[in-house]
Amino acid sequence: MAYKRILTIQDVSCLGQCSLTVALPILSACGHETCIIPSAVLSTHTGEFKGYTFRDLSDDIPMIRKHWEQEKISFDAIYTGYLGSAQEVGYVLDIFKSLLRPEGLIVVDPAMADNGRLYAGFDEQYVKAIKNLCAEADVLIPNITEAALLTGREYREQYDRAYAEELIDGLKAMGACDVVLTGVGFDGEHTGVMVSSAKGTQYYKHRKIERTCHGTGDIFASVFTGAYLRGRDIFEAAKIAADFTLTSIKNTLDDPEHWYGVKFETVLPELIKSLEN
Ligand code: PXL
Repeated sequence: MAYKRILTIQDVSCLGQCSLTVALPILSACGHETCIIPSAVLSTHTGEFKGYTFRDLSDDIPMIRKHWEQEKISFDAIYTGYLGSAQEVGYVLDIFKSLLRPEGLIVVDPAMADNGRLYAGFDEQYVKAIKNLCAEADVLIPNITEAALLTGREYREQYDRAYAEELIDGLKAMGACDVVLTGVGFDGEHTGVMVSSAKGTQYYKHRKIERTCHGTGDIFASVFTGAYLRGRDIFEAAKIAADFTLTSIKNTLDDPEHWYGVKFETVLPELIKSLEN
């Protein structure tokens, strides 16, 4: 197996089982050298916690880039998630230009919203900035809310396949090559992913578990990126990611007190096994 070096840029939520505390162990478990740039440091994620700390690390990013340029470091892939500020987007675009290998892969998770609402602290200006990042993506991984915000379409809780395809078309018109749209369900009982690539549009679904789960978008995007970099086909990588996300949620159902994230750690061996086949 080729040993790949990936850079992931997202926040450190010190507690909360999301962003870097999810991406780092998952990408490592997938067998990749995983380098990080923390976009911000928060005491917790911003979903339902109150009074969290937030330290923006935007200013460090150009300095880290310059040092790595001097050291002639480059990456097989760069995967971005939650960024701290609109200003940071420009710094990340500079990193795409100077640190990605010529055949390198850009995966963008525009982590900024869910269930019809922007996360706390984000505004229209942030959405506008993130669009510039999405235009550079080889693979863009939004949920329905993010796709609606990015394309300027109305957010809907109930929709049909035509609506999901309209969102995907809008994202591609913005410049994204392939799109993996998450949280797509047409009947209230199922949820899944719609993948649009050169191979056409494919849909994978499974039963929906009625439980609010933080961090599952980050688990999905990390597993997807890890599996895709292992050479899996885009749809196969999305299936592996959806299955692992579901397994992690199921693994948390026995513990109603564990409300802020999902217990993915104890099922990591299953992920490693699914990548061996
Ligand atoms: O899981 C996405 C995410 C990442 N980072 C921070 C968040 C959230 C979602 O709320 O608040 C800080």
